[in-house]
Amino acid sequence: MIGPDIAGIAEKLGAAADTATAVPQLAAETGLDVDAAYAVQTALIQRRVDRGERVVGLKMGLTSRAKMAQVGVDEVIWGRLTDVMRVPDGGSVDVAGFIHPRVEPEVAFLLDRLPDPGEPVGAFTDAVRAVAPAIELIDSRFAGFTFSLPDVVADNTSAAAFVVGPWSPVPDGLDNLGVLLEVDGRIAQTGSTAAILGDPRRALDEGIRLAGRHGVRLRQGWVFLAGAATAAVPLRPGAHVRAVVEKLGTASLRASS
Ligand code: 0L1
Ligand code: MG
Repeated sequence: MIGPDIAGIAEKLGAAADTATAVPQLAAETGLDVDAAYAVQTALIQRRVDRGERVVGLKMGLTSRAKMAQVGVDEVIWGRLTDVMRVPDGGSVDVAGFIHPRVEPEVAFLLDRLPDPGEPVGAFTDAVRAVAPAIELIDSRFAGFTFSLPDVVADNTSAAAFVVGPWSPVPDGLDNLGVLLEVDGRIAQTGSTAAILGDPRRALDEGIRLAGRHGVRLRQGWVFLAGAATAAVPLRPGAHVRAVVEKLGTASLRASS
């Protein structure tokens, strides 16, 4: 039996991102299951690497009930981050470069010494050098921001851009820190880091386990986005966005038009 055209689907999704043009869902039509979808994601990232981008990290997606409910998918997923996706803290993104961008407040880890695949993470403070508040900009390449689980996995979990705020040493507890997402000085979302799998530290175990299943090993020096603490909000031209995480500080970005 002939399987889905992995390279062709990756090309279609890559072109959708490059041209900020939405495409219809494709998993059902092409027979794409979740394993094949991760193969598409790998090909999509290879396409970026081939044009000079560097993989600099990994992101977890749908780690909170709020996010799962927002998109109607109920499994934790992961995607890759490249250097071109990184926006300096306080920097600008041009919304015209995206289809229907949304922003969400996250917690980022700077990875240090990681266990071998299959080994437990052990001391979190050995595996993580520093922690920071972060903003993830997601932009599904699917029309209407609507997709199935294999669709969103193939689409690199909607990853589009990210901002990391100032790094600080790992605090004693990360499991119940207050989180705010502000847009133009107004509170748009409130939450707690407890929404991230009960404790964002758990996201790292999940990331190592789930990525390991597909032969991907996290690396020292990578950024790890543990997941959003709230639902995502649309990013409008001109908006100034701040993510504030208790004890960790603030990350911000501005949307130019
Ligand atoms: O980072 C995320 O939680 C996004 C995962 C993909 C679903 C979405 O686009 O909201
Ligand atoms: Mg996210």
